[in-house]
Amino acid sequence: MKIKLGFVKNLGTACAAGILLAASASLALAAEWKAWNIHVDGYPNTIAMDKFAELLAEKTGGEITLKNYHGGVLGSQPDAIEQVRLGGIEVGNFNLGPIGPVAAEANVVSLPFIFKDVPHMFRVLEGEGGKAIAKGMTEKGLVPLAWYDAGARSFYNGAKAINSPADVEGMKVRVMNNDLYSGMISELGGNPSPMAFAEVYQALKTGVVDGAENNWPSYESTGHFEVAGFYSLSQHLIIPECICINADVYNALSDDMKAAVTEAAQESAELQRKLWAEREETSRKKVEAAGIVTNEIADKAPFQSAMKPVYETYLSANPDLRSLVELIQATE
Ligand code: GTR
Repeated sequence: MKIKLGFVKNLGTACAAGILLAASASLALAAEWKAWNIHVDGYPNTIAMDKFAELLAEKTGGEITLKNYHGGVLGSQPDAIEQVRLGGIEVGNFNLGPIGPVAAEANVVSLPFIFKDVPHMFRVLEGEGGKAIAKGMTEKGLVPLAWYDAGARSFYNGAKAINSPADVEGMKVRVMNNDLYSGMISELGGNPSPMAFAEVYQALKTGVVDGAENNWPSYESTGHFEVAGFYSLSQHLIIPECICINADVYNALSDDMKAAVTEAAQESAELQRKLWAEREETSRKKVEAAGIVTNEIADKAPFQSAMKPVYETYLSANPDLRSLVELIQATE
């Protein structure tokens, strides 16, 4: 009887050990990644990141799954960029604006008016320019898997339509964390106020800032239009976004897995760009129906020429990137 009991006990231990072994083997095989996204439900990027998760599981046969954290719940964008670089979070849907301070090549897209329009930006990204930007980011620990559309950014505020740099004079304008944007506002005679996205609504509402700048969908989805009703189509920045992954996590993948992950990201980007085009329309219609005042800017040349010192600052800090700037400017 004693022997029997011992046997049962050992069998139990062996079973438990077996289960543990099996569990750790499957842990080693199957990875669950976390992904950061700042946007709300229904936003093109949110839907496209959910699609990325779905495609990732499908294309990797369930070996890699992705848990999306939307709405910026994992922290501000500059913090999340650091987290993905360090590997605390594996993936992020980032705007290249706050990546610029980390990777000088990526900062080229934050030079005001560098792109003629969104198609021009994508032509650059698909060519040598995109390769140079991706290389610079990868060297800093962030591998861009695919590019998302974020349209063009324009100024908005609660007081008046902006038609010339003189209208920005003395205005306190929220910008994303990047010295190029602070320089941009200073050169227009305004006071730049770098601030996290999540804080902008209150800051506009309470008058901590007079204005901000963003694309139609973010102006609408954040409710900024409720507290800053003049939207002036300066279109001074056209900044791409990425699905970016931690470089070590990416480099540890087999070639097949790398291909599957990249394919999933690129299919997600196709969807994002389609949804983006639709959302630009619906967001614009929604805010206009709510009574905001929109104006085209007849002459953008004074804004553009005011940006010369911003270009000079960038080029004097990164003289070897002059050819990248010229390449973009020469791209049809
Ligand atoms: C949005 C962008 C976000 C964030 C935000 C901001 O257009 O999609 O990633 O950069 O602007 O102004 O902080």
